[in-house]
Amino acid sequence: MKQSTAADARSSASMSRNRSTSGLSREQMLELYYYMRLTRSLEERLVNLYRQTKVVGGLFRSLGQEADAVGSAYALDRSKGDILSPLIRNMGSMLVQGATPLEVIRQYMARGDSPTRGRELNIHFGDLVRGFIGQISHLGDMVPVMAGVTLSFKMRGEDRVGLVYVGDGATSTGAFHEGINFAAVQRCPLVVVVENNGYAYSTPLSKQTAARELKDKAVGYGIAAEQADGNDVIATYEATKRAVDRARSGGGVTLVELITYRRKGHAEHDNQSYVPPGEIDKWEKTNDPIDRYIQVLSKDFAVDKTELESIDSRVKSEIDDATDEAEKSPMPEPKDALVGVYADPPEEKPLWFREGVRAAVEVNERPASWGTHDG
Ligand SMILES: Cc1ncc(C[n+]2csc(CCOP(=O)(O)OP(=O)(O)O)c2C)c(N)n1
Ligand SMILES: [Mg+2]
Repeated sequence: MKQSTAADARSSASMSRNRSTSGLSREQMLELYYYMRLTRSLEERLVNLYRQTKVVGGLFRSLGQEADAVGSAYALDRSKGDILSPLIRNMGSMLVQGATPLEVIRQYMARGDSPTRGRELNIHFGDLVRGFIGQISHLGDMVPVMAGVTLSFKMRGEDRVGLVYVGDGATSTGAFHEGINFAAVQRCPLVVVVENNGYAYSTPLSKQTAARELKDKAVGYGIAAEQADGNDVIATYEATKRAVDRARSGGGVTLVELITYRRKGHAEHDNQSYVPPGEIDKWEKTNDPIDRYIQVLSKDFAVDKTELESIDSRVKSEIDDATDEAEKSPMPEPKDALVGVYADPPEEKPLWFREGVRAAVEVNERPASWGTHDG
């Protein structure tokens, strides 16, 4: 039997669809463009800062995957308190949920007033109020976490949905299996987005799984599946929206496979020597999600060039302002490393043996930021 390749899976996902089914207003369509452009331009700025050695950790790009991150997150309902669990290539999803370029740049530059006060060097930060959970690196491990989060939504009778991102590589882990199986059995209001970008570090999809397509894994768990062209932001939105609606109406878990391509290496240090010649170029020239969306906006929705240019210049000035602001941010204080590591949930009384520690934190933390000392 013919082993299916990443390319086969990709071409079968380029399905035709009726653009009028998306239900998005013109304003929302332009907002999708804004978030994709913001994601790409902000990452380009981070690359500049990285080359100036101002970004001190690794830099993980989502070049070519902006539509999958933005379109899927856009399907959640922020007014209902929906929550997502991002990965390194989901900066776009975090921006949709309300993370700001200033937070992202401060975080990458490990500044003292960054969300994690210099203790983490990329987008591993979260904010439950805005609806994104702090991610961890361990592949697949956020699936059981989000199974638990969405089980709590169900037990409390809340009308909320959770979405967890995993890569093609993460689908081979035990944590993915246990988490998705548990969520399926409990009929949790959970959407599992599998970002099939063709590679896990240097491992291509053909060496990752013998499954014909990643969406087929849903059958084994007894859950619904969706598959979409992840470089088509509207298709991505629509497939994820169907899954979100299913979860909200009690239909349980959906596995959504989004087919895309990782145009950069795993991180900035990776020279992609394992990628067959011409592959990256082909995706860049023929399947760039932003180029494709510009075509759709101009041909099907009569959006003109000046409208898009004004969004581009708004994005540029937001990123310039955020960069200037972040450059002024202080480096972390050594004592910052000691506070907030074992935080009590704010609404709960601290345990008696932590009472003194918590009081010290409250006295010393700068109210305007996320826990940085004044003194
Ligand atoms: C359990 C586990 N094993 C190995 C790693 C090291 N690691 C980090 S990212 C990565 C590849 C991830 O590939 P994929 O899930 O396809 O996501 P992508 O990077 O393509 O978005 C690996 C092997 C890890 N973080 N956790
Ligand atoms: Mg991958």
